[in-house]
Amino acid sequence: MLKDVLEEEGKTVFLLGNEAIARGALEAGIDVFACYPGTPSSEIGDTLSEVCKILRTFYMEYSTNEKVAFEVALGASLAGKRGMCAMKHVGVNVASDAMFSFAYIGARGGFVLVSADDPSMHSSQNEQDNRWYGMSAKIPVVEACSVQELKDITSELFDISERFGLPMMLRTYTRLSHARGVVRLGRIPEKKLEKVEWRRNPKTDVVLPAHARMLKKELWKKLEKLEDFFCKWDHNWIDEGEDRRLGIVACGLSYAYAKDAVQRLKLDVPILKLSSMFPLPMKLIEDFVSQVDKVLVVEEVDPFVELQVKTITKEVYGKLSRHLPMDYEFNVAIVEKGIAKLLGIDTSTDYDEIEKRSAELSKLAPPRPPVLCPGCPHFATFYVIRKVVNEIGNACLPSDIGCYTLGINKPFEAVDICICMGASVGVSNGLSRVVKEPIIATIGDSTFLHAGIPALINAVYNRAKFVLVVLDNQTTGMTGHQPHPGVGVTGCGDEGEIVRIEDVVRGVGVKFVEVVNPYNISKLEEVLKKALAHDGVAVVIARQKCAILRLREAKRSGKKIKPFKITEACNGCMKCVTEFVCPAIFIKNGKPRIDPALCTSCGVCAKICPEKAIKVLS
Ligand SMILES: Cc1ncc(C[n+]2csc(CCOP(=O)(O)OP(=O)(O)O)c2C)c(N)n1
Repeated sequence: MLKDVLEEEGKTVFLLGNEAIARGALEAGIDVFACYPGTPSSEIGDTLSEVCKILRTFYMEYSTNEKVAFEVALGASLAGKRGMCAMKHVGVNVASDAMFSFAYIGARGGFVLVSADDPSMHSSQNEQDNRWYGMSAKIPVVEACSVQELKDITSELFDISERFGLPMMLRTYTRLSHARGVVRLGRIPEKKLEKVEWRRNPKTDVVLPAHARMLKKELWKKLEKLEDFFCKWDHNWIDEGEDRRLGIVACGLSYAYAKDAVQRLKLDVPILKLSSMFPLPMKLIEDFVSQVDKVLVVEEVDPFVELQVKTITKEVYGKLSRHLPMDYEFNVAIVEKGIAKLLGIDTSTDYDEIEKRSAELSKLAPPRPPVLCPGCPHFATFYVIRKVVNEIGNACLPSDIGCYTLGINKPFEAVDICICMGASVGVSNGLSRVVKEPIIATIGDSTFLHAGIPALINAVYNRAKFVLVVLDNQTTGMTGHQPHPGVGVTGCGDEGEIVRIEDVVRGVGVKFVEVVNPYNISKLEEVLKKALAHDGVAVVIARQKCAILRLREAKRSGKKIKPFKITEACNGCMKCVTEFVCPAIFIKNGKPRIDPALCTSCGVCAKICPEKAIKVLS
């Protein structure tokens, strides 16, 4: 809670991992924070957005994408101010071009990139391990083992960044970012966001090849010094143990699993807890390894540390030796089984039996696949797309990432392809060269602004032919309603200069541009058919506010939402159930009914009903 995030120094509060990161940044006195939302990172930005509205001691923004967010924080750092950016793991792919250069230049003011990884892919398209990015870009990577340490390390990283002149990456993950833990707070310094005089440093800040060649040498020197520092850093420590048959190297949160597993097995083996992932404190690891017979490396997602420890001794076990799984996140049982297997001992509990029982029990629970919300405007758009596609026979339907990816489900089946943010536009261009069927692509408003625009420019210039439907619900729905440039409010709560998607689309040369309210399904159908007949790229903007926001605003303004009702005129044709699948409609005694508590009064079902049997409750 925001109140806890802003509590006084010395207080102990119960914080979400991401709130702890936000608090750590406040204790470090950040000057500029920028992010693009994405689970599991979003609450860092959302917390700092709320704090910024109150404190005004720093600047905060929701950037249009992660590369922009990285560059905004980088700008602050080059001026000697403290900059931070946060993103989900795949966001780092987007930011990576700027990252690789920035490591060479180095940080002036403290710079922290938070990468929120998602082992087990709870809400992501892949399970990438961003420690590799750190190693490849030569940006130091650090992890924490608890919510308290997450806060402490976040704040400390700014000092380390300034001391060594390096940008730092904090790697968190779903289990830590979304866990709650007790945190003892430090001091938030009193400060103002004051402007400084710009001092030019072209020798370092302009990465011409001649400069870059020099900078690379400097970068290695900085990393060597940092490695020495990490060998003595108090967030890397050893829990001593008498039993030297095994030593465990536990990385970040995996330390918590390893500690519990060792206790349950009643073992007294030493554990090296590591927070610095790159550069690894090799001297510290060498000392530790030399004192034990075998080493088990416990880390999520890839065998990143394991591979490096293998350069010291052959007696290294973990993922590569299959003592621990290659995929998905860990837990105490997984780590305990790995240790037991390596030592040839029994586990404290029959975990296989527990897993079997839990699989049986979970079969009893009804499946709850994610669905679009009642009244979601995407329902209406997908209904129309499916209707038109059925009429024309077939079409190719590339889509993108957002709530609307749920258009993959029956009865719409309107999502054929989903790769990464913004890919729908480039993929449609490629497909349009080789596929016979018409192409109708869908993309969300936030996604369009994030990565759709360059691909659209490219498609227009190269005379591609496809229809792009922008599902403009006036928000970044999937990640918790963060504003974007089409919305008109900034992360600090100020009025923003609205960038209208139709202006952008016309500006890049699209000749067919129509804005339609998708609740008006007959109009949308007419426009979509016209767009399909257009010889070139046609853009249809289906604009209707996200139903959750519409309801919230209605509630605030005291406006009553009048739910629809299925009247006696219903002949039970079930069109509203089979072709529209709104979650507010259910079946009772063989007839469809509308749950008044769920109906948002969008009225689309009433328009679909052939008997005109659906009316507003008076
Ligand atoms: C590179 C990257 N950054 C962030 C995300 C997280 N994310 C998934 S969809 C999405 C945007 C959704 O907003 P929008 O396109 O407006 O569609 P909506 O959910 O509102 O329908 C975001 C930020 C991601 N998957 N990939």
